[in-house]
Amino acid sequence: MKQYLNLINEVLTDGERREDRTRTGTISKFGVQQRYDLRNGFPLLTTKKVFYKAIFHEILWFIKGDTNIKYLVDNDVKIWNEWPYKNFKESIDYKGETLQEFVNKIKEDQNFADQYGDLGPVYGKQWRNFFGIDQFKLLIEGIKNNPYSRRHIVSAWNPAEVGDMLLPPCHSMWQVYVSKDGWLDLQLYQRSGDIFLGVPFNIASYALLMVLIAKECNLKPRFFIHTIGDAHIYLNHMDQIEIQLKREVMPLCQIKINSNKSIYDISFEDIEVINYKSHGKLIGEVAV
Ligand code: THF
Repeated sequence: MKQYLNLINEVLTDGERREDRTRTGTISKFGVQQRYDLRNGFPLLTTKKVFYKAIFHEILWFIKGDTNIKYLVDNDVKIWNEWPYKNFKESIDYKGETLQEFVNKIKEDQNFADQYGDLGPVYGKQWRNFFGIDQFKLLIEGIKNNPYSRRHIVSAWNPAEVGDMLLPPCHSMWQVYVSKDGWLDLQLYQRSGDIFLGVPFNIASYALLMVLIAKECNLKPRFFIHTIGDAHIYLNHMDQIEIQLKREVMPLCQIKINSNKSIYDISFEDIEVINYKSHGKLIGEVAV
């Protein structure tokens, strides 16, 4: 995963200091691209320990078309909690609950989860029901029936609904390419990337998506091409970034899908990570 360190260096070298929506401050470069070859292993970062369980649950949650954090919360995945919590805090029902109390309520009270756990029409909704269009299903069928098409595209960016989302999609659209000899490539256009927290997740997330789609379509996953618009390092992540630059990259892990279920039915237990070796965990705060 030299590419990730290259990305950091590119942003630090060419980037500009900018204020941002969250008022944390960033160093940002617009328009960067990395290419990961899955034949060399699964691109899970080695310069810090990544909590990949969250990544796997999140992608399965997208594929199911779900937009409520309840599924994630039930599986102890915390990465989307801050946004519904912020929304709840601004509501009339807020009585000073902490984030943890909010999360417990989502877990225990289905009605509460229905009311306050939904993120709005985010990824899952747009992938599976973009004004009635199941883009994901069309993509899978398209790859199978017309592999060399130049229209294998899924867009999470729905301008008519962006205003109803608690957070507009960061990974806005992606395209699949089938090459001769049965290779499957995927390019993601991400409008905004938090290099320390989000990007390691995003890379592994779409790499897993490639593995799943390739299996479903009898192809072999090859290049993940990651294009980012505003690629930024939050200023309060700078120490963790510097530490990673000093760390030696390690050999990549492998991923194995232990089932022949369809892509719509694969569950978390079917996904196995083999030989994941990494440096230690690095903690950083998420800007909301
Ligand atoms: N907002 C910001 N500021 N950064 C993001 O990366 C981001 N996302 C999603 C939506 N908004 C974002 C949410 N994804 C973590 C990881 C991914 C997230 C949000 C948070 C995170 O805190 N990761 C920690 C802890 C993981 C854990 O143990 O639960 C980590 O160390 O990786 C980008 O898609």
